[in-house]
Amino acid sequence: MSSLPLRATPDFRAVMLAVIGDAPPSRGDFASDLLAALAQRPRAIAPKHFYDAAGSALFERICELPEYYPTRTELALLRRHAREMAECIGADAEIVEFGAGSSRKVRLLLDALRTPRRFVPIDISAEHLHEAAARLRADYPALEVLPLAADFTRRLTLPPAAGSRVGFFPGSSIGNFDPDDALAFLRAAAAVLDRGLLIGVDLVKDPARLHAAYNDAAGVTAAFNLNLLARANRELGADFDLAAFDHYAYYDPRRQRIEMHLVSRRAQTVRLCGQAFGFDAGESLHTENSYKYTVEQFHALAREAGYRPGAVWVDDERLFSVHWLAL
Ligand code: AVI
Repeated sequence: MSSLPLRATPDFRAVMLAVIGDAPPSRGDFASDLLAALAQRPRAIAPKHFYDAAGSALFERICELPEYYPTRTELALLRRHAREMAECIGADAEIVEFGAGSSRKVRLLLDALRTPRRFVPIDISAEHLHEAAARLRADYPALEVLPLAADFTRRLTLPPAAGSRVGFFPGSSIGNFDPDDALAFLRAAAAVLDRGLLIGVDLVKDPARLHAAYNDAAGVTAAFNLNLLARANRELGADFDLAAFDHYAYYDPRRQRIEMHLVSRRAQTVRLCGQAFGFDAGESLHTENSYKYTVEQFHALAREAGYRPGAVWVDDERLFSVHWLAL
């Protein structure tokens, strides 16, 4: 990890998964984070604010895009190696999924596991989470499903475990943390898990492939990025003109990350919560980082967080990896 820069956002620094609660982030969190983002230079906001109901639905569409290889590559790895993964996880496990979304991937694991005791999906988007939990209950009537609508990047409470607790963190969402926040998250997760963590991690690769994945021809990623402004208009009564901002995403090979921005097309003033914020032409609001790792870099990070890296599954094109990190 030493080759990656360490830059923490204050929002993610408080990562702790020790305590209790079912509290999704409120409208107030979004308002205060956006106000703070607009007041600072350079302007930046945590990517968790993408995921209102509309943003979650757009993200589901991203996962189906031909250019967005991570989802289908990880699904193929899970399909192909579910038995080996289940072997690592062991019998009588409680699976805690961080950022569960549609809970599509965990089904492949649940099908391969011996007597899973309970599934605890955690997601910031309450509506989406509860719908997915209802579908899981219908399809797995013997499984206890306990959804928690919560922001796992903040302090969070887990109920007493129903079995040996194992984490599941697919989709390379770990890449949306800056490296020191990723380390803090992995440590905090280790403190509440018993056997280990199964985690998906996007790999360093040809920048052109990465560029295409975050600049799809159909414009879905652009709509996902711009939905942050649409959300501010809907929920906070802001007056962002969506046509006056461009989606801008590029890969920085030195930092090994995609950066996503909303760039102002012209000089303009935006109103939010009774305050006015000026944008120069070309000025950006930085909305997301998506870090890419080599297997070795990720193993080093996991070791630093207190795990023993075990099996790692990688596709033939070396696009994506799934790691078993034992405790
Ligand atoms: C959720 N996360 C892992 C996605 C990523 O690839 O960083 C979010 C995303 N942003 C644009 N496209 C997808």
